[in-house]
Amino acid sequence: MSLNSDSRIFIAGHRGMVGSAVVRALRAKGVEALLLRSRAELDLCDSVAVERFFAEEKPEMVIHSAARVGGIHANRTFPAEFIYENLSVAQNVIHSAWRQGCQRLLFLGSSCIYPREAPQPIPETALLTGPLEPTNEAYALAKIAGLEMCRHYRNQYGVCYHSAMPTNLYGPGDNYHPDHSHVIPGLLRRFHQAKHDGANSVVLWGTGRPRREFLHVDDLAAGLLTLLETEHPPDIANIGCGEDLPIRELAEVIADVVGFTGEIKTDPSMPDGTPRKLLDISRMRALGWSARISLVDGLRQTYAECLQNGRFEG
Ligand code: GFB
Repeated sequence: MSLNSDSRIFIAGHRGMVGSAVVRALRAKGVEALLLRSRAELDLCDSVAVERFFAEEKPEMVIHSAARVGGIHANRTFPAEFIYENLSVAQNVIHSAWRQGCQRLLFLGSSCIYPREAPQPIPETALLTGPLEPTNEAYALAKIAGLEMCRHYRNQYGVCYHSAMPTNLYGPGDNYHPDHSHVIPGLLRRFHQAKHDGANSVVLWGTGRPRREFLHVDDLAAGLLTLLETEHPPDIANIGCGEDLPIRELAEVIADVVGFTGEIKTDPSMPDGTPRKLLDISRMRALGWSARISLVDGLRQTYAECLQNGRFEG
């Protein structure tokens, strides 16, 4: 399928980090007929409102990037909200898209849908082969339901509904909440504050030993467009950079980017989460996509964006 300048594409969650990166990538390609609705304009948890929107606007294509997301602490603190909101938006958007004749939908999942003890790097075939990581089980179950809905609607009705499974993301527009953010925004904030206050040390949650793979959100957006331009995409495609590193090493890189020279300590009373979740990205490589933004460059650019936009204020 080609993306034309007048393709009517609904980007669910266009104000989030992923959705806004997708809008930038589509506009850079000259696609202007985007259907965008803020949460105040359209509550995706409201099935009646979602159905009305699809009936009136008849999108040709949907990129489903709307989700309640957060880091390890937010996930374990608010599992009820994570499962309810993510299940609701997934089922409302997918079902109304199908009812109103939309033929193409790309659903965003997450690498945490795979079993905690999955083989590394994790192939898409590892889905539903073992127990999930407890800290993000509620979120993962909602995402698994969404991508399985896409697979079943595709098989039963012949619509091209498929899913992308991104690794841990970062970049402009992230959430910098001190407790509820993911590790990169959380540490950018903490190292920045420590430098500003002249503190001697910064504390990492957990042991610092878990390994994570990080992808800049602009690389993800390019991968999503690659999938949308593929006529027969796989049901699920992992999207990552192909390399991971321990959280301790990530912290050293962030300290360097921010210019913090003090000590880095750990707090093992906080959760580590899954020990490792490096994705097998062979399917995306076979489609000709690979990540372009190195972690150091991406972190430098993200930190500059934080300073420019006052992300650590308040
Ligand atoms: O980014 P993060 O919250 O996500 O944490 P997950 C990654 C690792 O960094 C964990 C450690 O081992 C954390 O203990 N960490 C160290 C910190 N310091 C910090 C800090 O200041 N803030 C945070 N947030 N972490 C999430 C899932 O898991 O990954 C979501 O809970 C989602 O469902 C997302 O899938 C991609 O990789 O552990």
